Amino acid sequence: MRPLFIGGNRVDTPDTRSNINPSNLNDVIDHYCVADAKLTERAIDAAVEAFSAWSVSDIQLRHDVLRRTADEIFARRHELGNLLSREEGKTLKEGIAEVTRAANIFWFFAGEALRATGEIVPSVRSGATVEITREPVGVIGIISPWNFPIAIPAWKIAPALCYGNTVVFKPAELVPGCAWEVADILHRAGLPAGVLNFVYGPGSVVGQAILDSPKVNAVSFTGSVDTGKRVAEACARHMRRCQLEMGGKNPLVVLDDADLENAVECAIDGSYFSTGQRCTASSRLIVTEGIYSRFVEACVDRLNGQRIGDARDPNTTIGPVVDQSQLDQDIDYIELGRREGANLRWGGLRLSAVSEGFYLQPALFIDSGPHMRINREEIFGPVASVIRARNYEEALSLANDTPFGLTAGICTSSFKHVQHFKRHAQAGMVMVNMPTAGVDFHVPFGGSKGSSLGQREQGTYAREFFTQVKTSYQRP
Ligand code: UN1
Repeated sequence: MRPLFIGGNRVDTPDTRSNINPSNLNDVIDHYCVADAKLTERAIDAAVEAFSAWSVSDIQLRHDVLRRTADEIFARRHELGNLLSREEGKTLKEGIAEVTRAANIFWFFAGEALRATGEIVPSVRSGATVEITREPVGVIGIISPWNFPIAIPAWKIAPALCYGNTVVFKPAELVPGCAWEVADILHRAGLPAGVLNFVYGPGSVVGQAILDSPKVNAVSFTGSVDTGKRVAEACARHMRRCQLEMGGKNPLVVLDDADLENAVECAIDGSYFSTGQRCTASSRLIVTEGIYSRFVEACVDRLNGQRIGDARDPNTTIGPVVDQSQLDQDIDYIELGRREGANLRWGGLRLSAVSEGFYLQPALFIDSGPHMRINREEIFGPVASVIRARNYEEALSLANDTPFGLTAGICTSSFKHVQHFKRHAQAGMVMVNMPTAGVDFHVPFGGSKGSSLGQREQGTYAREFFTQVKTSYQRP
């Protein structure tokens, strides 16, 4: 049984929830203590108390804690990658890669702790100088999703701590395992009591208690649009900052002059790897006429070669869907796509024979229309649809015809179209001849339009959200 962490103490609760392996429902990974509103308030109080010392702590201490955390995560990447695949269902290779990414993020912010800078500038008033510094924001509520059980906690927690904030961390209900390990590692790495508090539990209770507390100074959230709106409303009521990363309906444009093999690789990776459960997944494949049938046939070929199975089986290329309700949603959308008149060219079947897990064949729709709901709403599963475009101009306008704006990809060998697309794609991240999903850990991450709100995550840009600026005027 795994406890909560509140004020540096391990806290047991009578109420627990079990962590189930989506590849095999008989496999119970562990039991996790569940917080209620009272315990969440205690965690917030602990974070408030810890803030006075941590906010002015030595950068050497912050650096050491973050570096030791990174070192341990990296050293245990196979074990933690295994846990990640077991609790979330992405393949072992993806699981280990995600853990490595989390280690890299902690290393990056261990370095950033040492690179804090300010500015001294002349004043327009005689004899005075102006100093511009950055200070921590306070207590940060961190609410993370299930699809990146360690990387997203890492890229929210590491900068929060690096810049001197304290944290109340609520991981996703479905994947407490890796999140718990991060909290445990941070404590053993020397993080002072109360600087990070781990409160596992339902969003409606623990998440709500974080949102309702006037003592929380900022909230960083990744998850659905609906929940994101609730977070934003609660933050507006308290006049505090929030950072929201929500959905995507990301286009991958494939032009006639694309390298076919690479375009297909980008489509298969972007649409189906991690079981399509990435907000950066390419769910709309917008393909021009001259390459359309060759592209579809080559995708089908690649789909025939996929092995859907237990996430930790080394032969598996696509693991299970994360849980029953996500599986139901995926299947409902596949049904809906058919009713809307799209042509289900490959897959889409529930695979019950493999083992007791949430297995679903990836689905490829072709001849789909831009106004179909399968092309407008985020499905968050291994479902992609091909939309035909006459030319680049039409492809671009289809790509932008969405309320979302997280990533947008293009496969082409035309320099002119690449340059134009980078400028005119309405998305926070543009990928050229690369999959729309899978991003670096040291550069800003975030979207435009309905996908994101607030400052960017990751890289040096993370400090915009996790610090506040102070301007001091001084005469000798
Ligand atoms: C990636 O594509 O590597 O929840 C990262 C998500 C995103 C992260 C995607 N916030 O899917």
